[in-house]
Amino acid sequence: MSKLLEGKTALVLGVANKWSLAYAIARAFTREGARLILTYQGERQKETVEELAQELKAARVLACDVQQQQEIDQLAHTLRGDGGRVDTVMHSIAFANREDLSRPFIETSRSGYLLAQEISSFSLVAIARATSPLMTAGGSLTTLTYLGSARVVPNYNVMGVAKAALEATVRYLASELGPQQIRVNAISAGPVKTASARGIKDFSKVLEAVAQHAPLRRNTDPAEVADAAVFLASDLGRGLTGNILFVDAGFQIMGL
Ligand code: NAD
Ligand code: IMJ
Repeated sequence: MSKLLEGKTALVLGVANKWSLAYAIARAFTREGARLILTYQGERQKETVEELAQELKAARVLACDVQQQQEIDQLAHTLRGDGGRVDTVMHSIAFANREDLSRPFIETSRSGYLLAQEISSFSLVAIARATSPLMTAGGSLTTLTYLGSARVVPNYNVMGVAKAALEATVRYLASELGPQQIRVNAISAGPVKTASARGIKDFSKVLEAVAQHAPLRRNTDPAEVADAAVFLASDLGRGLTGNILFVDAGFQIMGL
């Protein structure tokens, strides 16, 4: 069978380690023949991401801390020099202060609220602004969200508010970039034990509850999220924009 992303250049932001959803996505993108470009968050992650990039046969590894506008500008500049065209961007980035994911939501500080919004939601705007001019043959941007945007999930707190903003951001970007044939979508993934889930109070209970109640009676596998990302990045996804695609073993349809 022909590969779904042959001839496409894919930029993947958010690989931190081999448990990252972005790593599973990057693997699937490589499997489907994409030319892969990875970014890392800071010097601390550089070595790990470079090792993973080698394994994935990535063409380039570039720095991009989304809190640093110069790094986003530099990323766009480097990509422009590097042949220019980008076809698909995967945004797999979120952060909130740990204490804001355990204390009562009402105690969220002003700075903690703004930090979660900046990294987890505004960054999609900044990345779209920097990369959409490079999508000269049309393209797609995909981000990752979670059900806590629309429903109250214990401890998700300020991240739930940031994901609600992220999902609205997907719709506004989809509306503006559509005329350039750039599609913008989100995948709402079920809970997966990544670094962003480790140490979260009662996370194993969340996994158990999903496996008990989801229609498919199991948890979400990162490879399933990755295959949905391939679909959205490929021409098979050409009719979808502004969508939130649930890859969660069906959990979100349940009322009880
Ligand atoms: P992860 O910790 O592997 O990935 C989070 C990434 O965000 C890391 O690579 C980290 O470096 C990056 N990041 C944080 N601050 C950054 C900054 N300032 N600049 C650049 N990068 C920054 O965990 P993950 O679970 O793979 O999370 C990826 C995405 O998936 C997140 O948006 C998360 O909200 C979403 N998601 C996760 C789950 C889950 O259960 N794990 C479920 C649904 C959605
Ligand atoms: C995170 C916190 C609370 C409940 C949670 C999660 N549930 C799930 C997650 C039920 C599934 C994972 N998730 C969807 C996230 O988006 C995680 C984001 C996150 C995680 C951390 C942990 C470490 C830290 N800051 C973080 N910021 C964002 O210091």
